[in-house]
Amino acid sequence: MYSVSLLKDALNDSFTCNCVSKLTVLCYNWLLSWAATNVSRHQSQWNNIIWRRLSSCVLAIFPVKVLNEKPASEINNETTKRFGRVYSKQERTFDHPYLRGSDRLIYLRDTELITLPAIMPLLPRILRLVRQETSSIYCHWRCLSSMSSSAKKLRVLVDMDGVIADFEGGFLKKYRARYPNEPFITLEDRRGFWVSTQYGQLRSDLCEKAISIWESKDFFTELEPLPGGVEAVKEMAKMENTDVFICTSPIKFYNHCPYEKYAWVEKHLGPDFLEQIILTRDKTVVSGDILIDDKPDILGVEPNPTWEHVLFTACHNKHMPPCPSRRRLLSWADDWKGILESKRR
Ligand code: BVP
Ligand code: MG
Repeated sequence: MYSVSLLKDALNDSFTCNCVSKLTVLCYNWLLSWAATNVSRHQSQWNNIIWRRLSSCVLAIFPVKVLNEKPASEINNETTKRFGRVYSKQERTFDHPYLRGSDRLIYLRDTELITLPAIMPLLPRILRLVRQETSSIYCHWRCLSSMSSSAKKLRVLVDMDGVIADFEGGFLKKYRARYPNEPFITLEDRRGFWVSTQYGQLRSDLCEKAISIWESKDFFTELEPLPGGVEAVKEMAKMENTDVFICTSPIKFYNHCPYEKYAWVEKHLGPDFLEQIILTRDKTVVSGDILIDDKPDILGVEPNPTWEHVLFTACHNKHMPPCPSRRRLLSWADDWKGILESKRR
């Protein structure tokens, strides 16, 4: 904790006031300034957690109780009499969530106002406790923010084939190598999502030949990354408040594909990204804010997926007429950051 001296100043200041509440508020302010320096977001969570935790810490040292419900006039005579001395010294306005508006008093449960000499020996203990509290508050906050802020974090689902892995290019290369004498479809002439369908239309037996390519061992592992995709996904994953998942459909012939998709991710995005893989044949049941995918129609059992489908331009969909209700990402050189930012608002 860098700023124990700040706390000391606060404590010194509090001595001049000779006032427990002042000390409390100053500790609180000190913690807030520490939090503001160390944590840019979730300030309100900080406020709540710090105050709750710190007040219990201070209350443990000083048996104080905050009267913040009743207006002064409603405090009964006995209380006023009993704590009148404190009350007269405590008339002030507090400006934090738990004391705001209660410009009345903090009184000592056990009648005695803690005086300067009484506070002095407690100083090391206060510092130690506040320091402990600060770090435990921080752990607590990290834990809470990872749970409750998942609602606030942007969840981006990134498709693999045709978005970060060059399925079409890899297919054409291997198809031509294996069937050098068969007709083929250039990437320029590709239409429709299903490669096998278009090859079947070219000649019926070519459908099976096309399928044999991506059902072969090493097809998926050897796909080249599409330009900028890996870099963009890595950068996205480092962005604050952003969770990135690779959301990809394996082929039903499962001998190689699922394993190879994992291997591809590990090779190009790193082993940590293995945690982020979602293999599913139905992306509509996956929740997220954005799905960046080259498939024009993403259907499944959920009629209203949570994500916005951003169509990633690929050879097979680039000729499709523009659809005003659907955004496109023309490539990874396009403004993907702008799209993400638009979803945070
Ligand atoms: O595993 C890939 C290839 C396969 O569909 C999956 C697409 O996954 P996403 O990119 O949508 O996650 N695939 C299969 C066929 C034909 C099968 Br018969 C095809 O023509 N194109 C294609 O991509
Ligand atoms: Mg795809």
